[in-house]
Amino acid sequence: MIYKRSFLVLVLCCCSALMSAQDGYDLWLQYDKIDDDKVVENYLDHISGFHKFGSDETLDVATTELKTAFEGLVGQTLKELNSVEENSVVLGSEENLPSEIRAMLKSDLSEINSEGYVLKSLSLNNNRITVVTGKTDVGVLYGTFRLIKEMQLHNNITQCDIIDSPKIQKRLLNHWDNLDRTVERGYAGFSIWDWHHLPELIKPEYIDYARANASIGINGTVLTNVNASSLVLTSHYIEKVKALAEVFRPYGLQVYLTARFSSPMESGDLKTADPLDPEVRQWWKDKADEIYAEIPDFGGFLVKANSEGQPGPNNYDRSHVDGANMLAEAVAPHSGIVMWRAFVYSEDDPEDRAKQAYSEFVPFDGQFHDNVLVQVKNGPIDFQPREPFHPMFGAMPDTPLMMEFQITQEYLGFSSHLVYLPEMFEETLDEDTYVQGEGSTVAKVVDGTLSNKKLTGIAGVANIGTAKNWTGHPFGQANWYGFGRLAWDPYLDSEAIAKEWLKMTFSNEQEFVDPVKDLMIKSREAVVNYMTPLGLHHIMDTGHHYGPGPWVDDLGRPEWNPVYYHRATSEGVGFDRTESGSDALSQYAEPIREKYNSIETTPEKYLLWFHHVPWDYKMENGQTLWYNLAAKYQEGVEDVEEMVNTWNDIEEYVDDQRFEEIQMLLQIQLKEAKWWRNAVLLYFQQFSGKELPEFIPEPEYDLEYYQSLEFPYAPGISPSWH
Ligand code: GCV
Repeated sequence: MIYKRSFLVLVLCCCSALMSAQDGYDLWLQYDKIDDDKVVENYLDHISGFHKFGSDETLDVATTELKTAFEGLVGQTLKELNSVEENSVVLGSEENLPSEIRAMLKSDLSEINSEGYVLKSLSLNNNRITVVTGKTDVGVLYGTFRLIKEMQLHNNITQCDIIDSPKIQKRLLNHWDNLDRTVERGYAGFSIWDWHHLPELIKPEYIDYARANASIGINGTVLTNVNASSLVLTSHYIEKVKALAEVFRPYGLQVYLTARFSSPMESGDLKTADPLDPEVRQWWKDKADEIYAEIPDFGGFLVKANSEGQPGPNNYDRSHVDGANMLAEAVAPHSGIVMWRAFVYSEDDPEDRAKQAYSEFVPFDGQFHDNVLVQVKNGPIDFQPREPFHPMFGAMPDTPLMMEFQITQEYLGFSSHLVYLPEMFEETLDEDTYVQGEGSTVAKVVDGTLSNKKLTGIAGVANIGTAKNWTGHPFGQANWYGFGRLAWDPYLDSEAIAKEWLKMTFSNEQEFVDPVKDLMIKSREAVVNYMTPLGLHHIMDTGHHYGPGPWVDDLGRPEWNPVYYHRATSEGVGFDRTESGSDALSQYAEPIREKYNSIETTPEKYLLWFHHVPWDYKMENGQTLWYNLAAKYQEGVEDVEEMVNTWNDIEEYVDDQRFEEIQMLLQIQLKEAKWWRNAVLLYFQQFSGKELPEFIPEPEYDLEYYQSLEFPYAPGISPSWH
């Protein structure tokens, strides 16, 4: 008897250990049983089974997901019904629905686009039903995920009346994954693409990756690094890409590849890659035909050309237009697209790096073929914790511009720091370019409404790897999720996105959601404060970009050195981009130009981005720049202290595994926020010649110590095994 009881205790302990262990693999698609009986009752009262119209594999994926979710969330099997009955969920695309249902939804269906959905409660022959439909089966899949989300959020589904469509056409992840499975700027392990075992071995991760993307409406994935290898264009690899494309197809996820411009010479045997050479043009056409013969819905190519050492048309005195249009012609017969990156700056060009992409691309406005998108990073430098929007947005009305955000945290503390990026994405999307008067927001450029563009796109550089939880930091998942949501609708509110992600990923309890949502929203300003406040930028240590390195001044190219960006002297600090300096401001429209041209009217968050400011300059609060700079760094540390406290207070709502992991990661973040504060202030103190204000605690180490720190094995850079 005693033996039996202790055995039972042991079993229960094991079960509860299992229940409280959550490795985060399920992302926001957690279908744990809802513990609120009333909510469960509501769902059981309104859903007794499903009936589908159509036989597409996408529809199968939708119904399988619905069954899995329903069984998990309410704890009962969802039956497939032979006909439409009371309380059935009816799934099918418009053309497959019975005419009576179609007639009832006519006006709703007229409002959606080809990927949109209608989720509606109806009465059919006195039966209450919930219809999930769209113009296509992919629309039905998106609608199914919406119905599941309604349940995950514990919303009432008695009177569903939801109509939604994506506002941007091409919603892509960009993987900077190499064929050897290293990931450039990847902080979540190795690449999830197991090229060596493809095409035969299809890992469950591939399916779950596609499910996760479909659940947020991401419809394309560029599998390979923009610093590309031409090997991926060989038939050996095309076979592997095809295997992935087949897994992703039912989920509405198209595959794309990066095209190395010199491929005709490297994977072909041509002597040149000149885009005007007939043989080169033919080589790309043949290559496109070969790919499309295997993958009929292949999306197209993403190209980094003549940037950071990558080959491109400039090598042959040809322009970006020549290069992009040649590839565009190759994929056009197959309805493919080319995403040509505008991230260019030259070591030979003494012009301010922030100006170079605009100078090089804007004169080409209107010259790219219709199936070319120019892909522009959110800001004019490189994915900093804060940048003003890229001046190219709005400046090329006759060219579709695609937004490129970075989800992986190259300059924002890797996967060690909790930083909620949708807040930052939203800031950029909401910025007013004024190019067609007030209200000409970046979002309107990207969704094409400002200049009536047919082809639109948005890309996020993925933060995904082989880490069990996909993203390294558990909150990195929110950045993947939030990117997808904003790609679907760039006008969404990042706070609302944070709330839904928290509820789906952790808990619906308001006592949990409210404080942690606040923590997420504040986390972005926190990282700006402790890394690069008041418009400072690119002062991270070079190469790996981890930790502070404002002192670095010895790299081959001037614009690779942080000193290039902060320009600290005994007079002051900051980059003068006004008329008296590099005049990068002239690339923006009025009234931005005039407003930012003066220190007094420049928003403080961009102060040192646009101005070289004296240390003694009196800012809005009456204190000097030096004082305010120190105050911002201190504020950043205190912000993280608050994040630590908030997290400690919500322990009861989170499983042990994720709670403890996040708790430990926040301690790293706090330690590193202090590191940033101490190192940067000690460094700038040499120029300001001023005492640290009394609210700054005595730095733990001297400047020499901070300067001596090295991280040769930091993740995300080429490994140096030797
Ligand atoms: C893929 C930055 C990164 C590089 C990246 C480059 C780009 O410079 O540090 O790793 O290369 O941006 O976006 O092409």
